[in-house]
Parts: sequence; C-alpha cells; structure tokens
Amino acid sequence: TEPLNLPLPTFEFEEYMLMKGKQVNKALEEAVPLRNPIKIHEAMRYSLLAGGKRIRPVLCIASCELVGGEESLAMPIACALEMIHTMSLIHDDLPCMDDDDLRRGKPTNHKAFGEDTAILAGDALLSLAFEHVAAKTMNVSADRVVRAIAELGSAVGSEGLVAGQIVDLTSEGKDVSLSDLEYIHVHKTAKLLEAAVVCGAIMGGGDVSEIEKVRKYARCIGLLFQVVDDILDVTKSSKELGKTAGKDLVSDKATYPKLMGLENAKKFAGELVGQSLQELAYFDAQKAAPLYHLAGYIASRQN
Ligand code: GRG
Repeated sequence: TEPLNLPLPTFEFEEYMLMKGKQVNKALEEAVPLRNPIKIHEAMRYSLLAGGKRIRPVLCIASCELVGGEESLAMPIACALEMIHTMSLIHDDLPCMDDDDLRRGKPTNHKAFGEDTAILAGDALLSLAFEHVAAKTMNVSADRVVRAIAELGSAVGSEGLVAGQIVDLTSEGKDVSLSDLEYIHVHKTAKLLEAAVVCGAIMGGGDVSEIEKVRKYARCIGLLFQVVDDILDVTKSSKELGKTAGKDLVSDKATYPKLMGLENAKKFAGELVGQSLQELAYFDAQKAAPLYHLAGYIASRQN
C-alpha cells in the first residue's frame, strides 16, 4: 500500500516500537523458562520467541500509558496476548487447519516438534496466558484484573477468535459475501486487537469513557489490519508474478480486493485510518502519539 499522509504529532515511532518490543521479548522470555518437561517448554518457546511484530502487546502497553498507567501494570496481560496470538498461529498452521510449513521465517511448530506436541504447546500457551495475568499482575485492583481477564476470554473463545476460525473453515469453497468476510476478520483478527487495547486501558486505570474510546479506535484498526493484509497479498503476489492481478484476485479465497476491487479496498483502508484517528482526538495528542502512529504503521506496513 502507498504510505498515507497522516497528521501525526512529532514522535520517534521506530525507536518506540524497538524499545517496547525489547521489553516485551524480555518479559516473554522470563514468563516461559526452559523447565521440565523440557520438550513442551521447548516447543512453547520455539514459537513464542520466534520473532513477530509484537503488535498486540505494544498496543496494550500504549493504551495503558495513554490513560496514565505505567508499563509494568500491563506487561503480564501484554505477554498473555502474545501467548494467545502465538497459540492461535500454531493451531492455525496444523495439517487439519491451514497446513502450513513455515511461520515467522521458521518451520511451523508441528514441522519442528510433531503434531501431538504442537497441539499441546498451543494448549499450554493458552492456559499459561490466563494464569500469567492472574498470578503476575501487580498493583492493579482485583476488580480490574477480573474485568480484563473476562475481556480476553471473550475475545478468544467461541464468540471470538474461535468463531472467526470456524466460520472461515466452513466457508471454504463457498461464495463469501462482504459481510461474511467482515465477520471472519472481525473475529479472527480484530477481536484480539480490541482486547489488547481495552485490556491495556483497564489495567492502566482508564475510566469508562476512555475505555470506550480506545475500543472504537481498536475496532477500526482491527479491520484495517486485515484489509491491509489482503491488499498486501495482492500487491506482493502481483509484484512477484509480474502481473497486474495477484493470486487472491484469481484464487478461491475471499479478500477485500477481490470483493470490492483493489482501489476501493485501498480507499476503505484510508477511511478506517481516518476513523481510528478521530477516536483518539478525545485524548491529549502527545499522549495519544503511540496509538496514532500504530494506526499509521498498520496501514502502511509491508509485511
Ligand atoms: C484461540 C483457542 C484458540 C484457538 C485457535 C486457529 C484459531 C483458533 C484461530 C486462527 C486465528 C488466526 C490465525 C488469525 C489470523 C491472525 C493474524 C492477523 C495473524 C498475523 O498477525 P501478525 O501479522 O503476525 O501480527 P506476527 O507474526 O507479526 O505476530
């Protein structure tokens, strides 16, 4: 996608992402030490520490800091979000789902450890995520911790990620309408991004209106994330193939460019960025700078 001209306040975004990413990686490394039984912890660490953009934990911390909380208040739930995201990738790559061989530049978990261990590594990461929030969150009231755990649980379960995945699986080979596609993306992708931002604001001490503003912001960037993903799929593969139409314009998979055309998909992405930034206008511009830039980053990312 073309870089968007956004009215962003001065802010060293790359430095911010690097610094927050480092903090998150350190916390993840400590959250899952290599202990007995070695095999399962090796498999969990293999995927969790394999890189990845760490968008969900950084969104969570940025939202916590936006409402005046310190990073440490949100770090356990930021790690939990990455554990859940990673487990969903491990399960998504399994032969019974997408059957992928590569993830984050390495062989997928089941390729490296076998299907049985990969399923268990995903299960263990999911369980650890909730344990980690409950056991490691400090200096946040029990009421807020419970609210955040409920938010996270609902984003992941049968009305969240799992709902998106089941509808995606059952729509394979069928005609998918724009609203079906939106349902799949809202559940598979946007729900966890929304939980990241909302949980950060809850842990950071945000009030009801602050939490609702960041929720609306998150809904826009959640959908934006997927629209951009679909655009990248087309533009990347058309570059690779040296053609004007990429694989998703010709394959069975429903995507935004396929259903609304590439130009309209780009326009839609631009509208979503605009809407997300409007929600942030409620906050002090300097404090909201990380979330402003995160929206821009999601819109103009190249992978
Ligand atoms: C969650 C209980 C539970 C089960 C899993 C398999 C499944 C149910 C859901 C699939 C969810 C899925 C794979 C959604 C796609 C999410 C997505 C946009 C992935 C790419 O995220 P990035 O770009 O990846 O942030 P990195 O590697 O940078 O973290």
